[in-house]
Amino acid sequence: STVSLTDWQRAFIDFCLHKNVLQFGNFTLKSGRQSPYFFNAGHFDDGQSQQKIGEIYARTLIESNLPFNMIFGPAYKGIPLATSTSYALSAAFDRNVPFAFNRKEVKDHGEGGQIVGAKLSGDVVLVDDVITAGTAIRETLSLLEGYPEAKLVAAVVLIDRQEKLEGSDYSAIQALEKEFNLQILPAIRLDQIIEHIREMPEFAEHLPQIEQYRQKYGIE
Ligand code: OMP
Repeated sequence: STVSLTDWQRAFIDFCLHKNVLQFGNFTLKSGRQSPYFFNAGHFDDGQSQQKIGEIYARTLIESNLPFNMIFGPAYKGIPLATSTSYALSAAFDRNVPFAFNRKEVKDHGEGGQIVGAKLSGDVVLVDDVITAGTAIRETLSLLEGYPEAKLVAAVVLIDRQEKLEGSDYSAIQALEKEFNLQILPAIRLDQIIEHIREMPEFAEHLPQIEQYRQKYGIE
């Protein structure tokens, strides 16, 4: 097989299985598709998980070699991700990177404004768990219109499901990259998950459904 994955990607998939973030069964997606697997990042709900995923985001970003100046976490789910990512960039990679996040409600007293944290400027990287339709990316782009010194250059996500959009040959990730001229950097992809669990007998029963699903909805 031509699918390759690093040791840290294998360890991350194992951790996702251990935390029940990666589950097999029958799930209805936002798109209405019936999926034989689901990635629920909400189960990264303790200190060890935050430490690990912070390092995963940081590593994915560093290994991309993409220049960046700051981290942005879209409310609400992106807020702890921005914190754990910038913490890991410092702790594990000796990179001190500023971060910011937005409020969903505009505050009209105190310091006011919609952004908390560092000033939005330079090459900004968004952190998110799963991208399906790209809602967080669109919202962040319109928010950044108020900050002309800032440019969204990438989004780091934990998983690329590698699915075609309905009526298209491309995935949501490919469409977003093209439409907004930015890079989407996934920590792991479906083909890598498959490659990894192929070697684990306890998951053999799920492989046929996953392969079938990939035949039906997967990108080439
Ligand atoms: P967007 O915010 O539209 O990009 O979609 C993210 C959503 O995808 C999440 O809020 C989940 O409801 C959903 N999701 C997952 O979290 N994990 C999956 O494996 C698949 C989905 C999905 O529904 O496609």
